[in-house]
Order: sequence, then structure tokens, then C-alpha cells
Amino acid sequence: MMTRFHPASNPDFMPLETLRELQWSRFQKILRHTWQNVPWYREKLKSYDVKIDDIKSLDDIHKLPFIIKTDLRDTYPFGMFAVPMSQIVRVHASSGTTGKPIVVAYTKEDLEVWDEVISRSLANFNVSDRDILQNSFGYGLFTGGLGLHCGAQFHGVTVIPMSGGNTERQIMLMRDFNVSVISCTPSYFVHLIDAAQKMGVDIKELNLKTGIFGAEPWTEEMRKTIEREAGIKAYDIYGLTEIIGPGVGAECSHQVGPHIFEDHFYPEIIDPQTLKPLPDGEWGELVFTTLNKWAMPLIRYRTRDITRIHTEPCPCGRTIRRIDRISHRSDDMFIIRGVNVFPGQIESALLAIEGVLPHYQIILTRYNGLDNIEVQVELSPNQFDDTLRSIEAVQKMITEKIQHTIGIRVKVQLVEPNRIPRSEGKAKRIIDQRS
Ligand code: DLL
Repeated sequence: MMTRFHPASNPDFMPLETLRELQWSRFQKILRHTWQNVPWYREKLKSYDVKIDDIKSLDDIHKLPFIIKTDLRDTYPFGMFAVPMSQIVRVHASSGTTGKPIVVAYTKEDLEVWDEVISRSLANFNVSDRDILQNSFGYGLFTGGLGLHCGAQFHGVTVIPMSGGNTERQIMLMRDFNVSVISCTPSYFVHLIDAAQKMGVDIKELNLKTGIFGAEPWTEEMRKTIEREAGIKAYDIYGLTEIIGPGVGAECSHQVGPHIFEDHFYPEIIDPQTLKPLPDGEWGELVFTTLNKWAMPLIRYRTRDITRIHTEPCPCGRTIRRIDRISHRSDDMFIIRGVNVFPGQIESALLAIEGVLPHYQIILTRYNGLDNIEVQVELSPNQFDDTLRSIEAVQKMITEKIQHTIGIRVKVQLVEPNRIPRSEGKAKRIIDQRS
């Protein structure tokens, strides 16, 4: 079995002192490169009255201003590029629900870094050149498809460039091609499990052993559901377009939250209100500085993702730090009757109840200035045929479980099978009808 990154040469295990030196040396170069080549960044530093010579160690990073999503929109399409177009070999873009997308760029060297971090992620998941990977992340401007594809190819894996959708065909090829690894959003995989059942295919009987899931928040309960229903190991891969795409971090075989490839992406946690840095261990917003990306470096980019950096070492021995799985984004959180709620809490509550399907949607409404939540949960075909009494009992159980988890009572509506729309990519969990 060929493994590109065995412990002796895997940067994940480098001594901490060497890692910090590498980060500092890369950071100095990338900061100067950004300052020299991105006029927008020079202006930004000037307006904050910061000079790059004021930055004398990595700890001084806090003196630098943040970059936020609207900065990338304001400089659309190429205003953040730090190299001439002739050196840019690929662009991707985030879908962006409103207005213009965010455009990102890569030099050949940047793509090598991307291949490397995907390969390191696959090594974490024990995926090797013996595996056949069905890549069901969307291809196109979204980074999931091509990013994972190229990195997996570099790793030596046989890649099937499937993309999302065409669900019955996905099942057919998974079976006929002896697929051992699948990559997609967790919500799409749940849909694939359902579709296989309908086609009379038992996923557990197939050769599938590993799932690589990311691109949207998912809970530990969802992992357990997937692992149980499909008989596979389900791993978390994390990333965002602005920083590189998938492969900013990935779990190891202990499945205790993604390790950040921090020799390339320097993480910080800040308090999203005060914007002050928080120590490892505390919850806050994740901020990244790309240490080794030349086409479009980003210094202190605010992700809006909420997590914490773990303080205790991982049993795997990796020295690169580990974050908690991204439980939610700050913009996904909603406040109902003064209580902060995020979709993951509702997912955890639902899936903790035996027999409840992972198909749900959260509807937010407003009457007379008061916000209300309704949680729609799909019944399984068996449950649907049950007596009204037992359906009411399930409804009561779900209502109580959610109340216990988030502290307020919400309306739970059980809906017939297949009523909740299935996604082929990122699931839309919240329908906000408040405005
Ligand atoms: O979703 C990149 C990606 C593709 C990651 C494939 C993993 C796998 P964006 O479309 O820019 O990029 O969305 C990035 O998705 O800020 C998180 O809020 C969320 N996200 C990504 N991975 C995870 C994960 C891709 N493993 C945004 N867990 C991020 C939770 C995730 N949320």
C-alpha cells in the first residue's frame, strides 16, 4: 500500500518548535507579498496605521486588521489577486446566495499545496492507492469536486468524477465499480442511503468502507446514524473556498474533530463581538491566515464558523492543532424568545431519538413581532402507517427532546415520507419566513 505521508515525513507530526518556526517564516513572506502586490491591502494597512515592520513575531498578528467576506465582494472579481493573471492557472468561486460570487485563484504552487493537504486528509482516513473513490461533491466553480478530485489523484487513488445528482446512477456505479470510498455532503449521503433502499440495494453489502463528508455542518448524532445505516466509517473534512477549498482541516482516525493543516493555514479564535483573540480552548469565531498561498493570500480572514481549538493533545500524536467540529456558523444562528438556537442542536435532539429520520427542516415565522420555530420532521413509511396515537407519541417525544436541548418549546410537525426536499449538495435546513 502506498502512503504518501507516513509519520516520518508527515508534516502533521513535526515538533512544535519546528512548526512555529515554519509558520513564522512563511507568514513573513506572505505578509510582504500581499502588501507589495495587493494595493487594496496596502490601503487597508495604511487606514489602520499598521506597518508590516511592526509585526515582529506571530503573536503580533493581532495588530493586523481582519479581512471579511464583503471585502472580497467589494474587490470582485480580481481585486485581491497578488500575482499577474499569467501565473494564475485556476479560479473557483463560492456560490453566494445573493449578488456576486467570491472569486478565488490559484497558482501552480497553490494547487500543489491543495493536492498535498487533500492527500494528507486521505492519509488520515486510511485511504490509499488501493481505493476507488466516488467523488460526489459538485464539480464546477464549487471547490469540493475538483479540489478533492485532484488531491485524491495525487494521492494515487482511483477517482470516479461523479459530481452530485443522478442519484440512481450513483448507486449503480457504487455497486458495479466496487467503490470503497465516497465523498459528498453528509445530507446527500443520507439521501443516497434512502435511494439505495428504494432500489433494493443494501449499501452495507457493498464494498463501501469510508465516507468523506463536509461542506456543511453535521452532528455527532448524524455521524452515528450514517455509520450505522451504511456500515462505514464517516470522516469529517473541513474547508472553505476563500482559504483553499476542502482540506483546510481533516479528522484523524480517532474522529475527534478536524486537525488544521496549520503549516499552511494559521488558525486563530476571536470573540465575534469584541474581535479580541481568545486562548485555545475557548469558543469563538475561527480566523485564518493563509501561510503558503500566492495567487490570493488572505491575512486574518473571518470565517464566521464557530468552534474552539482543543488544548489537549490528540491520541494520534499529531502536533498540528485540532478544532471542534464546526457546530454552526454565526450567521446560521437564530434568536427565538431571547434564546440562541442553531440547527445542529435541533439535529442532535432529533437523531438522539431512535427511529427518527435525518430529514428535517426548520421554519422560522413571525407573528405580531414574536418569532416562532416550527420543526418539520419526516416520518418513515412504517411510522406513517402507524396509528394516530403512536404518531402523536413520537411527536410528543420529539417536542420534549428539543425543549430539553434548547430550553424552549417549539412546534413539531411530522410530515409524510419524501416531503422534505433532498439536496444534492449543501442542505437547506432553515426556511426563514420572518421578513
Ligand atoms: O464547502 C469547501 C468544502 C468542500 C469543504 C467539500 C469540505 C468538503 P464553501 O462552499 O466556501 O466551501 O463553504 C464553506 O461550509 O465556512 C463552513 O461553514 C461550511 N463547512 C465546510 N466544511 C464543513 C465541515 C466548501 N466539515 C463553509 N463541517 C464553511 C461543518 C463545514 N461545516
